[in-house]
Amino acid sequence: MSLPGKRADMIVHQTEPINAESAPAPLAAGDLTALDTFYVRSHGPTPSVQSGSWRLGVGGLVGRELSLSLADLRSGFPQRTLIATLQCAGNRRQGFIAVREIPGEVPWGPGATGTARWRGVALADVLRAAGLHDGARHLEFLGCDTSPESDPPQPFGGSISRQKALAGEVLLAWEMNGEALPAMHGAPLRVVVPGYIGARSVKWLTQITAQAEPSDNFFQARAYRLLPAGVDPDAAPTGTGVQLGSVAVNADILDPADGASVIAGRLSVRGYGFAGDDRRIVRVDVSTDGGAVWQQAQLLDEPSRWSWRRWRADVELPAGPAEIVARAWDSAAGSQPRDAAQLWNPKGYVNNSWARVRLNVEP
Ligand SMILES: Nc1nc2c(c(=O)[nH]1)N[C@H]1C(S)=C(S)[C@@H](COP(=O)(O)O)O[C@H]1N2
Ligand SMILES: [Mo]
Repeated sequence: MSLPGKRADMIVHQTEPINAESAPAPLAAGDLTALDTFYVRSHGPTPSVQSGSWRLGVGGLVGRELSLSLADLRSGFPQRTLIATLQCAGNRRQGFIAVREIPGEVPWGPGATGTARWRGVALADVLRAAGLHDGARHLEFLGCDTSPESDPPQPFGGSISRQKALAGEVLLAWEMNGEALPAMHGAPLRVVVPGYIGARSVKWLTQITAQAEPSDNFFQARAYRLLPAGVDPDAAPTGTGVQLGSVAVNADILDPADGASVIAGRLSVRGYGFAGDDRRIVRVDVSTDGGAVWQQAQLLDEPSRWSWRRWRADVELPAGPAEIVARAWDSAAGSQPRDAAQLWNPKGYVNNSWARVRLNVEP
């Protein structure tokens, strides 16, 4: 199975809707993730949007409702460019599924994340033009795709707080790595909410609504919530569990890939760490003995304060079966729990347990 515009080695979990993650090696190759490598996470079919007739509506608790064409956005507001990492809250879910099954959810490995240079306008500038009322505490985004996951089917949506929306880093973007936003990534316009779970970066954006409460859209009120382990997600009352926003500190190993065969001796290990909002990755520890002894990885420079941080370490491995584990620390002194089993939750979000790759080391 291969997808138009994507590398043949993408790991395609589904084609309808499109759910595909980057293979580890090309994801590890650079700070920026190439368009043909970037993961795709969609909850419904890719809508075909005519960018000429497309308009963005801004309404709700605002002084002035807006209806903006792409040309209005490009000429009416300062254009901004920003490097930011997107990471699905379901990234690394595979580690949970190994503990206990999670029916109906995509079994993502380490590749439901990517980093791009986005260009567009600041959401804050558009909201200033509309004039937010004091009571507007949340900004809801709606796409024009229809997801059969909700009953009845509804467009994908979600919201962020007023504070985050006005912070300046949230973009309404039409360009990704210097090219027009590809259809499967949300053309003609998407939201990019740096430091938040990918689900808040609504693709195929058509409506922004200023409101008093968080969005009651299925993907905010019912999905993308951290539920206690014993809860049945379909039966739980709306609003159960923790609404996800800012990304928890996380890391994974991309090279060598889990299950690879390598030659005994010195081995170079590469991976990424990522922490949401204003937290940065400040240390990454690597161990070849299950965490009894740690060595510190070499951190590469981040391309921006909103991006992941890549790292590398050299380890020595004798022949035989081996396991390499890694954990990152963020600037709030937070780190990662050891086991996925302790974090298992019914929808399989936020697996930020230690990164683990099992290797077959040949003499
Ligand atoms: N309209 C719409 N926006 C969406 C989604 C979607 O299904 N529909 N998926 C969200 C999720 S869960 C993630 S992780 C990111 C993925 O963005 P990408 O496909 O460009 O990588 O888009 C978000 N925005
Ligand atoms: Mo996601």
